[in-house]
Amino acid sequence: MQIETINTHSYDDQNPGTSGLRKKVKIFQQPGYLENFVQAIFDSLEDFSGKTLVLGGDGRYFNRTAIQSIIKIAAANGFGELIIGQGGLLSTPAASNIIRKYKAFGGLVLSASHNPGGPNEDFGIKYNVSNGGPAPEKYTHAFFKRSQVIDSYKIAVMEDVDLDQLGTQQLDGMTIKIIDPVSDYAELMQSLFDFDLLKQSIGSGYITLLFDAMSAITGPYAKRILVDLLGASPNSVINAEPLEDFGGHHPDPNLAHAHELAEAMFSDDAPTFGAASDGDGDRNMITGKQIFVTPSDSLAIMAANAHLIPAYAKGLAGVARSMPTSQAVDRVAAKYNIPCFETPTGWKFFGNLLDAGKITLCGEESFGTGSDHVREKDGVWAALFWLNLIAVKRQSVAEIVHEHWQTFGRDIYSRHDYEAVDATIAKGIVEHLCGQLPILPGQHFGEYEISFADEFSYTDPVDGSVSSNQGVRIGFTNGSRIVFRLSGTGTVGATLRIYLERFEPDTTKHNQDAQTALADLIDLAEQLCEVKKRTGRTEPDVVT
Ligand code: G16
Repeated sequence: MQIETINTHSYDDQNPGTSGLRKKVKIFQQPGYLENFVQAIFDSLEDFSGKTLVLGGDGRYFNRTAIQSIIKIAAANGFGELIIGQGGLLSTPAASNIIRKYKAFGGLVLSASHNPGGPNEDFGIKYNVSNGGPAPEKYTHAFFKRSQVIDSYKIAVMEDVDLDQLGTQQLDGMTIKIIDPVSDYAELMQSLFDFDLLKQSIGSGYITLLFDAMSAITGPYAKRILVDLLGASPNSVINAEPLEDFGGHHPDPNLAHAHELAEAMFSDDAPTFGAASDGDGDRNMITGKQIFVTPSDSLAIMAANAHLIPAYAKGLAGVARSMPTSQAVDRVAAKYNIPCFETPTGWKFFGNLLDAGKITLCGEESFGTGSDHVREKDGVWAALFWLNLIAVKRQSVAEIVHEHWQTFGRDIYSRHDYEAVDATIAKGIVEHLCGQLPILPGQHFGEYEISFADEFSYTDPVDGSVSSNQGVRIGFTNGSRIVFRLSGTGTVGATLRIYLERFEPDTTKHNQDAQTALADLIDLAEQLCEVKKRTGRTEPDVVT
């Protein structure tokens, strides 16, 4: 194999965020930008010579170009085998499964998740380690460090690989396997859920469903599983064709962006169940006829009912949620007497807990839920979990949610996002918040008394690593919370997220609108952080 060493100059902005390096496509198209980062990753890893690397992405613009470059750099750096999804496609959870199933050294997943795609939009790349999960911080810090001093990368001189032809090719000592991106994943889902019951419930018309793939990666997965294997009608999967620009939309499964699904689910002839997933297939939104289930509630409901699902019938070892996720799942854990962990935002923080067998289920407010079946959150899995639950309980989504609130109380929850805020102003907001922390405990605001105010810091119970500055928490004596954090996934300016939650045990008050129920906390959040005052904005860009 002929290998060239190309001299390059380093870029200073290749610090991976919450989930890998995400930038505008135009930034990735700068000379050597992608190549530098991939070489920086390989330079930071050890002992991979002759081993297997999994490669795939969500099919967004630049996916195929990036894959061809990565194949050549991986070949030049001595990987022995590449497993690549046909067409360069692999959903994030499917990639995680392939890494685990075929005992690969690791994988590169190309995606900017729910961010829009296209020549003027976003691209991203993340490295997953051998457990199938996103690289922990000790890796991402090393990648960034290396990227700042890198001055060359190695690349094999070879033809582009035909990504569309299934099968195995030998190339100068390296094996390239182009695999069907769906089969292994579909097999895994069949091992977790009661497919016979689901087939019967769908076939009999007891369950009708709508899955919005948002013109992103989950289309082929949803069609194979829901339509081919479970017998749902072909038009129950919408926007099923992965497009390079996601049809010009944000492939972000929330009520604002998955509007086609939202409209259908709130119409008179809505199906029993509706779900959507994001660009790379790891997020999920769950809805029922006339009801939206918040991700925090979805996690809690899954935890409370897991014993009804074949894969989790033996019970859960424990559960985990990211810090800003509501405390609904904590109540379930307390009732069932299982551990509940609070981690920083980012799926990478669940990996050690899952590997150590300390938890079985985990989730985040950012539309992510998952389990120990892979080491990523998983959109299609979440939809199947809910479908299985509806089939077993013979209840509608609304009945399941209301029954849960009656048993555990309702954690009324909302997130307000201020996007593309000037980075200096955002920094000022965080400093202003942090400056107040020492004097807040004990202060009263209407019915609310602050019990604690801090910056969240996490010590991993498995390896002892410490992650600091993970968001500002304001806790109240009645269990309510306001959390402030800057997003780690945006590509323009800074995004301030304000997370608001209030516990409501009174069943007569469970049907309140969340924004109304949280109005006092929303006002208080502004008093504390002054985002409107400092940016001149009058309202958040996105409310979920
Ligand atoms: C990524 C991470 C998630 C995280 C989310 C939001 O999701 O994998 O663990 O919760 O970002 O992060 P932030 O609040 O920093 O924007 P995804 O779906 O974008 O890969």
